[in-house]
Amino acid sequence: MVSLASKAGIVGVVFIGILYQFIIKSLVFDVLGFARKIDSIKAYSNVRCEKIEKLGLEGCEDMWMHEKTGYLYMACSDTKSRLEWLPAVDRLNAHGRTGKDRVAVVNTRGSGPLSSRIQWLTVEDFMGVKGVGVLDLHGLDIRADENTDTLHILLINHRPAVDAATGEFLDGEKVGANSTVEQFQTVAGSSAMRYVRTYAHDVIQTPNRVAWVDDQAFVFTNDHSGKVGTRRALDPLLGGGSVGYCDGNGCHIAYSKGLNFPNGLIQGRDGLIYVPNSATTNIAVFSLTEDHLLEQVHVIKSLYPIDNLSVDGKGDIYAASFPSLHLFTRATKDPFNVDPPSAVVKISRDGKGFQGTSGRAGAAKWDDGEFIVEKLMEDDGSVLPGSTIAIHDSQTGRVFLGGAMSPFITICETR
Ligand SMILES: *[C@@H]1O[C@H](CO)[C@@H](O)[C@H](O)[C@H]1NC(C)=O
Ligand SMILES: CC(=O)N[C@H]1CO[C@H](CO)[C@@H](O)[C@@H]1O
Repeated sequence: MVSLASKAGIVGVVFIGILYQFIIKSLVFDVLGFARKIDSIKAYSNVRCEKIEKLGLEGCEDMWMHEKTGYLYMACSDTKSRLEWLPAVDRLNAHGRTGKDRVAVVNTRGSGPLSSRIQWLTVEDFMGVKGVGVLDLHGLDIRADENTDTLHILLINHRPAVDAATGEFLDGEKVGANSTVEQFQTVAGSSAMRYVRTYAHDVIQTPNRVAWVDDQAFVFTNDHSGKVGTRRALDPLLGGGSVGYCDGNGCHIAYSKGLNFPNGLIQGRDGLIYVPNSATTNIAVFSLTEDHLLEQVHVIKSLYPIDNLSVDGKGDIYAASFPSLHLFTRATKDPFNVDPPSAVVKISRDGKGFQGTSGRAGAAKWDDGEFIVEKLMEDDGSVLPGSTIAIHDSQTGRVFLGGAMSPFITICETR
């Protein structure tokens, strides 16, 4: 998102007053959030939040909760490393990585101090780049077996590209990352995850988030039109990015029209695929066809640019959002000093719940449901991290928030 504001700024000057004036206006006021009034968390009397600092839960960009057990899985890093290497926001210095990205698991429903309920998953059988087994984490998704506690983990891994002849890192600024999707397996509560396989493919270009659609297949977003280059720099104005589909037979692009920084997609309980476009305030809703392509069925208009989505046990969707994207953008450069505002938005079907699914992705009946978009909490940056993910535990009412660049996570009680 760094790139978004700075590039939109530069490019914007060129275009202002010409064709794109209305786009710029919407970019400045609706998306970047200049002049938007931000609530303080104190205005939400039922919400009590606590910052979790000093436990190593840093740069936790993405999270997933196992509904049944309350184990919360997080893709964490450290804020310093993210500043050097986070290809989604043009941080492309592979040498600056600290190599400490790891998956944290918190037993959120257990008792005792939080510090005693955190585990860091060790990685088994994974070689990675240069055989050192390092992961460069970003989005994740996990699919729980229906009858066992086995969890199938998919991780976006932004591997640095390597020169095949010399074994040295290639210049990230020139070639971008060599991103892959890694599959691991674990058991809820275990402290290790075992490597299963790597998905590397031409269409996995700038992956951001993955989402399982059945036991063998997943979709993912490419958040930009390319890894590097001029067209990518123009994405905020011209749009860009795509949704891809992979299964055991390979990968292909499933949709690519009219997206603009598509990122934290999910599959809803209704089988539909929800794709937030962070450079707009829209969430596009798709069904998956038998040919494994996406067909747009709806667009949800939100108040804010929506980031990564999550689904809770009741099928409601929660989203982290940036009421003030320009401050978030500043915070990505100076995460220790700028605390950007965050909001959490809930998206549900007008009291109807989800309409059931026949078990096959996209096969659920689409009732042109009126979606309700509600703001659950908002904060000027005092306790919520510059949040890129919000997870709701429907059993306890707790909300867990993490941020790609944030040095801490936050846990909120909402009852
Ligand atoms: C990218 O990653 C894949 C999968 O590990 C590997 O086969 C390929 O050689 C890598 N390419 C570069 C340029 O690093
Ligand atoms: C999976 C994930 O966390 N994706 C995105 C969440 O939102 C931020 C800000 O838009 C992105 O940088 C992440 O890539």
